[in-house]
Amino acid sequence: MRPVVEGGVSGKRDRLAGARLYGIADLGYLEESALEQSVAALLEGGVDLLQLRAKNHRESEIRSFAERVLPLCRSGRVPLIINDFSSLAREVGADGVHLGQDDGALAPAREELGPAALVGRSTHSVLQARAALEEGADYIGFGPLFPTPTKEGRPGIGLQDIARVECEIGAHIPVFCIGGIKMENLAQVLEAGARRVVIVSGLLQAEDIAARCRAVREILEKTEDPRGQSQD
Ligand code: 3NM
Repeated sequence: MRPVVEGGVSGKRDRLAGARLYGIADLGYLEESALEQSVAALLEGGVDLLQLRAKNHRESEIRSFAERVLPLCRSGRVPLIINDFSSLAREVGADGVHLGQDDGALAPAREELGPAALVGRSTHSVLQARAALEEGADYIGFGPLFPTPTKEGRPGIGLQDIARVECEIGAHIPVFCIGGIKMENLAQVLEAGARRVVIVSGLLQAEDIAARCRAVREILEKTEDPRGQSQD
């Protein structure tokens, strides 16, 4: 199949390699009418990657959200990742797709999107993190570290495995810790060995989203990334 995603953000693999803060435009937290404004604030605040996540919305609605968000991501040169729907990612020309544990194998998504696309996987244990690497994920989410209303019904996995996953898997692909991360516990998460994070409600529920992103970045940047800006 023709990889139409080739035309996405140039240098997206470098963007991924250097990424520290991954933001999600989650329609569970955003008013649909505020989508562009919130995404612009996330981009202005310095997220390195942006995911569009809209559980409980029809695919046609998600397509229209993606079409609204894509030009903002393009002009900010931030890769746009679509949650769950690889065909939709291909159709709108997004930069990749993010799949959960129950969303099937990564190979069909890779086939559909082409080799340049970023394909991510949610993982909830060391075993799943290893499996995602084996399966060819470009990056993983690892969590939820803490119980979170954004991912209801999942227990927190705690901080004890972060250093192991960061060392074992993070040597090959970026590992983004996720789930219940806030300004208040970010230092603790970084001390446990995290280098990169996804924060959803902790950014979207801030009164000033861009300022919150900048504050998070400041904390992240105080923690040196041992692999620097490029893993290639
Ligand atoms: N995925 P918040 S945790 C979308 O563990 C998502 O795979 C998770 O949101 C996983 O920052 C999560 O509001 C929710 O806790 C993250």
